[in-house]
Amino acid sequence: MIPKIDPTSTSSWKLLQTHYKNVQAIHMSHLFEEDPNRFQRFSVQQGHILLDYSKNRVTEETMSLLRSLAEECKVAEGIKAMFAGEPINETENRAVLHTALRNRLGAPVYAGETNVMPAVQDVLTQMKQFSNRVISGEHKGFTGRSVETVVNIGIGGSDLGPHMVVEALRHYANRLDVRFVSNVDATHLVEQCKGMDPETTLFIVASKTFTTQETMTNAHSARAWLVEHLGDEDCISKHMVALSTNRTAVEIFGIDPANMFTFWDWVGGRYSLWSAIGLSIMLAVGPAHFEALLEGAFEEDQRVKADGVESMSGILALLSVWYGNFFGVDTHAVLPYDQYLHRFPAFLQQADMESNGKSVDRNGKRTAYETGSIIWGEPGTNGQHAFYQLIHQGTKLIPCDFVAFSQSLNPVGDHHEKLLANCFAQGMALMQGKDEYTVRKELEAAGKEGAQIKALLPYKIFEGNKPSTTLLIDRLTPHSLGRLIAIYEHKILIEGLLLNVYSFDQWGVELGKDLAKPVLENIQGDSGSDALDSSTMGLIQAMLNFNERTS
Ligand code: G6Q
Repeated sequence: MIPKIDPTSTSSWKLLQTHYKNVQAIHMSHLFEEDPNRFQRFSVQQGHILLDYSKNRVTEETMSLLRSLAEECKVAEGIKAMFAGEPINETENRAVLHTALRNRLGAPVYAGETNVMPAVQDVLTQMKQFSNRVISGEHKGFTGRSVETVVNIGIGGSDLGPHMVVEALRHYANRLDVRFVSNVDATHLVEQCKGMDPETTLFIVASKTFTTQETMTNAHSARAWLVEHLGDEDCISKHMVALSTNRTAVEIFGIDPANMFTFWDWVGGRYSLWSAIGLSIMLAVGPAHFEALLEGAFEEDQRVKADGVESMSGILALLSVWYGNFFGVDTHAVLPYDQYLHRFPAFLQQADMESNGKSVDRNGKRTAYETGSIIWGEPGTNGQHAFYQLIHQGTKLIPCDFVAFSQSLNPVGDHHEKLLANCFAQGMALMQGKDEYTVRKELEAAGKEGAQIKALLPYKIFEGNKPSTTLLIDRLTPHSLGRLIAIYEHKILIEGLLLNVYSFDQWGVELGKDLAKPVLENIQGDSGSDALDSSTMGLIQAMLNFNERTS
């Protein structure tokens, strides 16, 4: 079991509150002036990844108090409990063992009495054999043709992770065209499936429960499309496979369990890309690259196990608690300076917000402090021309994580130097800002005078002192991507441990799902339920009226 310590009850928390008052007004540019070794002091390099957190509003004392907080909250015990397969997801009575999926040494890992490793290896072997047959063209469709297009039908954790990785590893992609359908809006299915040939299409139905409304609706429509075009129910066995923990539901749907790739309840949806849910990744880039992804994550797992809050994940988690609870920060931007990582913010949004977006602590009490932050972002440099204005000059403090690679996978001219120059310059601008004296000099140099300068001055000043952290990686490879994802996964774990919340359940997604049922019944005219509020009934009625008028 993991400790259940209210962080605000610790002496470190109280010390941090006092410390905050002492440091809140300090400008980071002074910290850099005072300490020529600030970068060395506040950065870590491990292998091919550098984490520079020197442009954060922290001093040595801040970090040491945050570390003490982690000690008082017994974070190390929590980390140990997760790796050991204890049922740390207590509200669902489950172990949290996505790390076993990338346990490359194969040492036994127990969930309860069971060593999960043999089953993990078996499914991995099954995935490799199947992927090799599809990629080589040996696996034939119903009419004897090889697969050209793969469509992953899944949502949430059964979509965001694999989709993000497939996009991130496009450089390593093989001949298969791998697509993703998640939304129950038929437009998604229709648009994603445009131009597809049913004879050469393989659908992957990815659903841990195999009951999710969106996924099952899309899967039924996909099956109908296959049967309509291929003219025989038997085509399903060649054109549909299932990734699930629910064998019975897979069979009832009509997919032969021989075409099912299983996983287990100790794999959380948003941590499942390493499991059978990663089949679309393996098909897109091949087994060797998929295994390199696992290896990268495994490498990071070892570091987190050994270093705890001293790991990169630990540092990111400590900073997040510092800003969220002492500076009153609500949102955190994740800004990858690499087009391949364009789905990374969306992936992290779920991973982090679904995990730590909780308001009841591990003792069943409402938290009297802030928990998970709002995660958002877009790839650089696009964001610079959109929302960075607010980060630089708005009223909100928004810590930013920049993720960049030293080498480009597409070295064309000086694009990459420009990309990195923008990334580094943003961090510098956010930190330094531009003071009144400098703005005045610039305006004078531009030929402006007295009243003009006075009028323009306030708009051109940048306060600076805006925090950012940079993760610089040598090159985007499956291995480095695996490490990057694991760094953030463990950041979420450590932050959740510090904040005394259960990071691995997600009860907050249930209510909307439950209420969709009576609302659907009303839309379909099956029930005159008066359980719905007048606004919802009004919306349903208006929708029906619009449809009547246009039909
Ligand atoms: C993730 C969540 C959630 C889940 C989806 C899809 O941690 O549990 O996003 O992944 O609701 O669920 P299924 O895989 O069961 O369809």
